[in-house]
Amino acid sequence: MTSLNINANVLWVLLGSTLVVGCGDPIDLDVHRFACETTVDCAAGFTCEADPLSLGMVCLPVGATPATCDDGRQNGLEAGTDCGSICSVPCASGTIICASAADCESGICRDQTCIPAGCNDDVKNGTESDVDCGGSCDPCGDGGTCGSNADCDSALCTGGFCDNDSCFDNIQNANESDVDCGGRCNEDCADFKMCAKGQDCESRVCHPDEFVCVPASCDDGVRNAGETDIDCGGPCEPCE
Ligand SMILES: [Ca+2]
Ligand SMILES: [Ca+2]
Ligand SMILES: [Ca+2]
Ligand SMILES: [Ca+2]
Repeated sequence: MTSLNINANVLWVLLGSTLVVGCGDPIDLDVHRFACETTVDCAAGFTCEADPLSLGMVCLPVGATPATCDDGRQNGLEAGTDCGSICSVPCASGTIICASAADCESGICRDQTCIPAGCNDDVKNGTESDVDCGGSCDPCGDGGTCGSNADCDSALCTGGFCDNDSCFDNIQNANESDVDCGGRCNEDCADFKMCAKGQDCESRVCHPDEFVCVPASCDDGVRNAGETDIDCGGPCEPCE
């Protein structure tokens, strides 16, 4: 008996001239075929032919068509119907039996089954623009690859990468409340610049109706402009 290990997941065993799957139930007559050198090796009604999706010469039922990647059947060494292995199309999630990551659309073959793409699987798959980010996952950080602005937490995809200079480009973009300030930028917006919330402003005060940064004062209820406590100390009256 000669054993022939095709890959890490599927053991095929050569018994005389009979090629069988080493473990598990037979899958399909087309999937585990009989290896042969000549038709003499095959049972009655079978002929020895080269099958492009199997291990070379196999016994095929007389008149049968050799396995192909477009015959609508799982045959040859395909991981699923017309996919995986030497077929150029990878298999959808749930497909058995995959032998390697390349057999699966998601790039993940576990327990011989293609499993769906996830946002925490350390593989760039599904709609992700980079590993586990972008697309349907959380947006990518600066430097991540992207296909659109929506793939980036900076909301700026430039040249295929999430922009890491958007806070210095003289354009109001990403989630900046005004040009290069507020939002994700470290730079707070100066007085009278646009804001969405107090944290966008140097003064920490954003006008609730006009959405502009309001200059700090000694009666705005916010500790700002050098005050040592809220509205006292520094330029204001001494704190009590
Ligand atoms: Ca096929
Ligand atoms: Ca992923
Ligand atoms: Ca900017
Ligand atoms: Ca104040």
